[in-house]
Amino acid sequence: MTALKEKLAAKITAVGAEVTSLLAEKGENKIGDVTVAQAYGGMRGVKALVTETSALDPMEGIRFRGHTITDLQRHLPRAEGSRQPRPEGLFYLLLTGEMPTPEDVDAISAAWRETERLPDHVPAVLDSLPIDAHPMTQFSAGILAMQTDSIFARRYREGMRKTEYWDAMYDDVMVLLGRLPLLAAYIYRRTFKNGEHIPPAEKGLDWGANLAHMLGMDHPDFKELMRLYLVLHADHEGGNVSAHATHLVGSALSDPYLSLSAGMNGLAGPLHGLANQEVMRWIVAVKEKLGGGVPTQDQLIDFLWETLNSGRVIPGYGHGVLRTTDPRYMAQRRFAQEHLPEDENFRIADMLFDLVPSILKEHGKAKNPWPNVDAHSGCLLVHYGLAEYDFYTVLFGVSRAMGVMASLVWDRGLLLPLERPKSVTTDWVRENA
Ligand code: CMX
Repeated sequence: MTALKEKLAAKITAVGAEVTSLLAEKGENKIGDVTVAQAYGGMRGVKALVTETSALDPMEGIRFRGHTITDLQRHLPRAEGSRQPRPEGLFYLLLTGEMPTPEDVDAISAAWRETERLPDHVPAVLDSLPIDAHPMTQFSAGILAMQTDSIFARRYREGMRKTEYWDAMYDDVMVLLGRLPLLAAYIYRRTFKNGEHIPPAEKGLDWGANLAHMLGMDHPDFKELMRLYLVLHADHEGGNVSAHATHLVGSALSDPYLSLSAGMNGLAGPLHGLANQEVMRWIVAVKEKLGGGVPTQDQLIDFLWETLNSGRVIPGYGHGVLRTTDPRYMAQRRFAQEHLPEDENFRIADMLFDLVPSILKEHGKAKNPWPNVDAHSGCLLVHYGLAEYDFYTVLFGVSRAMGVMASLVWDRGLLLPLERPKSVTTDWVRENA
């Protein structure tokens, strides 16, 4: 058993005992009520899930196991010469609740790099899809295709005990996370670079930098961006579509491949992770319409109203929980200010940051007029040459996998049961509410 698994085993036992006593003591206490508006309205604000890895405050933003993004940038171990945290370290934190040492992070990195090999049939599955299949469709299909290797599915068939579920989940998750950058890079190079694939770098290069390398992006600043990007998108508590879908499907004891593929299908929706590609598409459409360059404020305002008046949303703005500017947006903005202050798309993104909130307030619909994580990532990626917008959500997915997979290990560790809320009909609401 690895040191990480041993630590996790002890923690799962301790937290499991605490949950048992909490249930005995407070099991009948209420933590909220559900209104008719919430039942029809996407369950906003209904407290009905327990997720250990992160918590989202509407006014402060995300905390990963209690730590803000700035904390992570200060305290998570870094790669040599890097100023950004290593994503592998965030996975350790999400999984254990403890800040890792550099040695802890090296151990995860080495374990993941050890598993970076796609089973032979996975490239064949991907290559059988049309070249214009959306990269998220390919990503989800690729994850699903790897399910043939699931340790959890095999051990379940062999009759493992419930108390062993988390152990088998953990084993699957460590293989899956090691393979995801390879899968993502395969999809990118297949779709956009004539299938000219780049093998992983020598062992020792960290997870984020190795992903950058396999994409064909060896600029040191892009490697820094990948580390930051993979940290920022990793987790956003349990109720967002990708996290909730992964958790829901996992509750049927579907293995991590089946569960993550489901979560990624949710991430691929334009109201969720796909918004990052839509933001860049929107900016490029403005530039094309106006003949290139940075538009004037008035031109941007006209374009924003044109979008809203045609019934579309302004991508990258608004949020189901947040009621302030997303700190993940601000972290990317700081990166842009430092590395690409004169970049044309960054200047447009910054102009939008000035303009959109007041326009959305005047429009009067969005409860949160401020930018979310997706409003910024595109201009950073384009700056370094990754201009194929349809690929962006795959990068989001590689990162999000860390959070939802850490949660899934905990779901099985705490023996959370099948998720099966009660639904009602409109007739029932009319007669009973
Ligand atoms: N532009 C225009 N209208 C918006 C809007 C935006 N950016 N954000 C919300 N609205 C509208 C909604 O469409 C809704 O309109 P209707 O009443 O006509 O249905 C109304 O304002 C109320 O919505 P809300 O309660 O403020 O927002 P929701 O919790 O329902 O939805 C979200 C949240 C993110 C889907 C929404 O703000 C949105 O569509 N934003 C644009 C897409 C986007 O950036 N998504 C990425 C979110 C982050 C992520 O998950 O990656």
